[in-house]
Amino acid sequence: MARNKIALIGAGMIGGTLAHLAASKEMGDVVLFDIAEGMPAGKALDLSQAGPVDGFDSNLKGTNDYADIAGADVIIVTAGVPRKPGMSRDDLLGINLKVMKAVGDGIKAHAPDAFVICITNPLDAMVWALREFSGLPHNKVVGMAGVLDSARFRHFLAEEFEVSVEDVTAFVLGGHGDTMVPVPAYSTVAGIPIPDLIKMGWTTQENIDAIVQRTRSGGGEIVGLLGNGSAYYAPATSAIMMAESYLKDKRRVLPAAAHLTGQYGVDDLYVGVPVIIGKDGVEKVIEIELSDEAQGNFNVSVDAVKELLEACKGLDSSL
Ligand code: TXD
Repeated sequence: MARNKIALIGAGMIGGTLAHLAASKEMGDVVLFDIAEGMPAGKALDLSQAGPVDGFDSNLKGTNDYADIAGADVIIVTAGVPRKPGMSRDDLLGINLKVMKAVGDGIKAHAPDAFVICITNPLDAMVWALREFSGLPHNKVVGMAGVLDSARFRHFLAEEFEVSVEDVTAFVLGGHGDTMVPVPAYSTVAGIPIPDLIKMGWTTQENIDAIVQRTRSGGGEIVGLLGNGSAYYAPATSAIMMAESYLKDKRRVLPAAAHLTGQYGVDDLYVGVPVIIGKDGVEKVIEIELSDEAQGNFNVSVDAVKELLEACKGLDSSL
C-alpha cells in the first residue's frame, strides 16, 4: 500500500514543526516546499537524520518546485509573510493574497485531489482566497484556527480548575482574531458546563471573563513574549489533528474555518464553526443554537471577516 503524502507549503517555523510531527507520527512521506532556496532541503535533511534515532521511516524532501507536491493527500499551507513594523494591514493582505494566488495555482496544477488546510493569516480571508485560486471544492479547503483557539481556552480553563486538560472541552466560534467568540456555555469539565461550575463555586464569572479575553488575545500574548515571530508548536499540532481526522476518516468534530452557505445566517464566507472532518474533507457544518449574546458576538466577528474579504476583492480583480 502506498504511503500517504503530506505536502507543506511554507517551510518556516510552523512548516518545520509540521514536518517533524508528521514524520515522527509516520503519517506519510513529507514534502517541504518554500520559495527560500536551500532552507526546505536543509530542514528535510535534518529531520531525516532524526529518523534513525526516533525510529520513523517517512521520506522527507525539501523543494522549490511545485511539481514535487504531485499526488499529495494533504496539503498544509503556512506560506506568507508576517506583519513587519511600518506595514499596514492592507500591505500584508496584498502580499499574502499574492502568495495565496501562487499556492492556489500550484495546487490546482499538481495536487487537485488533496485536502487543503490553510494556516496563513489573516486566516479567514486567506482560506477563502486560496479556495478561489485553487478551484478545489469547498469541502476540500479548510482553515485552521478554531482547534488552536479552543486549545488555548482549554489550557487556561484547566489551569483555573486545576484539572487535566484532557477533561476540559472548549468551544470557540467566529473569525480568527480579536473578535473570536469563546462560548463558555458549551465549554465543560467532564461534561459539566462552565455556567454550572460557576454555580458550584469552582470559579467566578469575573475569572471566566478574564480567561475569555486572554483566549481572544492568545496569539498576541505569545508574539509579545517571543519578540520575533508567532506561535508555532500549538498551531502545528492543531493542523496535524485535522489532517489525521481526514486521513484516518475519524469524523472528528472540530472547530474550523469552513465555507458557509447560509448556516448561521452567513453566505459564501469562511468562518470558524464546528465541523465534521472525514474522508470527504469537511463533511458537515454543525449549526448550533446560540444565545442572543453569542450570536451578536458572532455577527461582529463575521462583519470583521467580510471587511477583510472586501479589501481582498479590491486588491485582486479576479476575486
Ligand atoms: O491559527 C492560525 N491560523 C495561526 C496563523 C497561528 C499562528 C500563526 N499563523 C500564521 O501562520 C502566521 O501569521 C503566518 O501567516 C503563518 C506562518 O507562520 P510561521 O511562523 O510558520 O511563519 P514563517 O516562519 O515566516 O514561515 C513562512 C514561510 C517562510 O519560510 C517563507 O519563505 C515562506 O513562508 N513563503 C513562501 N513559501 C511558498 N511560496 C511563497 N510564495 C512564499 N512566500 C513566503
